[in-house]
Amino acid sequence: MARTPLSWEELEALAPSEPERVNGPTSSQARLRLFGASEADVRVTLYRDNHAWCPYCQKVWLWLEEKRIPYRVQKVSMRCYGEKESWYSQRVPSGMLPALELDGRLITESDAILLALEAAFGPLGVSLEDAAVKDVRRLERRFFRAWCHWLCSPHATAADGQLAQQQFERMASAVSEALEATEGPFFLPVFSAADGIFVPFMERASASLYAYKGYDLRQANPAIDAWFRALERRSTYLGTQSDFHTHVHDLPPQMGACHPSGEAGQRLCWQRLADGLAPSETSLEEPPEAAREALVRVLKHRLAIVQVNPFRDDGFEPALRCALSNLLAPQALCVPPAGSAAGLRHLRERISVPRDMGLHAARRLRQVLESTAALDGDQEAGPIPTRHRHDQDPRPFRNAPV
Ligand SMILES: N[C@@H](CCC(=O)N[C@@H](CS)C(=O)NCC(=O)O)C(=O)O
Repeated sequence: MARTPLSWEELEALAPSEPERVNGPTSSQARLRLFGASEADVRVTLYRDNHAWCPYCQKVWLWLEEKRIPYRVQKVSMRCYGEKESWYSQRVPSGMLPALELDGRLITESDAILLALEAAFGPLGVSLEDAAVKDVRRLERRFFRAWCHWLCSPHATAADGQLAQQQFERMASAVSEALEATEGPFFLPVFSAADGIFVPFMERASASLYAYKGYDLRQANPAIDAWFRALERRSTYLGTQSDFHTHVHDLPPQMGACHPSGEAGQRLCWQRLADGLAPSETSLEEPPEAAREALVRVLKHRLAIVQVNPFRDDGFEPALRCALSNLLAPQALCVPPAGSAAGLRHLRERISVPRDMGLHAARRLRQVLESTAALDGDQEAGPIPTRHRHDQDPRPFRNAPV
């Protein structure tokens, strides 16, 4: 027999408390990081984008986490999804992110920020000024350009597209050779700033080329896969790591455009990603707490989640409780109200990693939103915008109860 959805109070009673953010593992939700130090020791404030979509912010964020430097976080909107906060424009007239305050001095440009951090706190593994790190940095820029060219240029003919793919594949081989040249999985004999520099765009290339070109970066390049696997053993990286779905839909407005190749292999990968099956996005198994992590994160923002859903008048609120009931007890099926499928799918498409929760929790939540929606029908929520992401305005989410 079909079950009725649990009430919000019943769901709250089943939710664990949120993890410790100040001294615990790396988390996108943290506003203050102390690593066991006292608040008086904080010399750094990182200004980073609210949704953790900005690659340059990720580079600085990871560096601070790896070095365990006490810091505060101030989250700022990117123009593609929100209005730039006036207090930030007054401090940084260009509005660009990241920015960092060190002992009261404001620094912009991620490279300059890392150099200033290194001067104040010492290098991460190997100095940014070291010739070997500079070589890796040059390689990263060439990799970045080859990726942009393949992904973001329209390529008038199939031959142009193939050429861009070959250029990228040559760069991926050069990256593999650099990784294979050292013992161990990293660019240098120890984990270092060189790896941190490569993280943001390697992660974005892996996600976007899978979905838009049907190209599996990790499968095609075992040394790159080994590098990712080694990163996935670091809690610092896991806290900043995004997933394929998030990048595939946050990149178009940031890059101008991402062009699908339209070939059969690409369409298959796109569909697999939509179905939640993209094995190359992580080497890790789902941890046992994934479902409850998803629950606690939805509970925190439930008022705003309902308020911003364009299908909220179509039974979305009880449908959401239904999905959460199914998340906790999949064997006792809760059927959502008739007409609620689009609202559930709208939410499914807007879970952002790591902004909202970790990769496995997000996978689990997307799955249950889809399986619950499917009990109602096949009504879709409509396409995700590609020129902007104003549907992701952070303001309604800013006043969630602590
Ligand atoms: N060269 C800069 C690039 C920073 C950059 O392009 N930031 C983008 C976000 S990824 C930005 O803040 N754009 C303004 C906006 O989106 O509001 C750096 O390395 O810090």
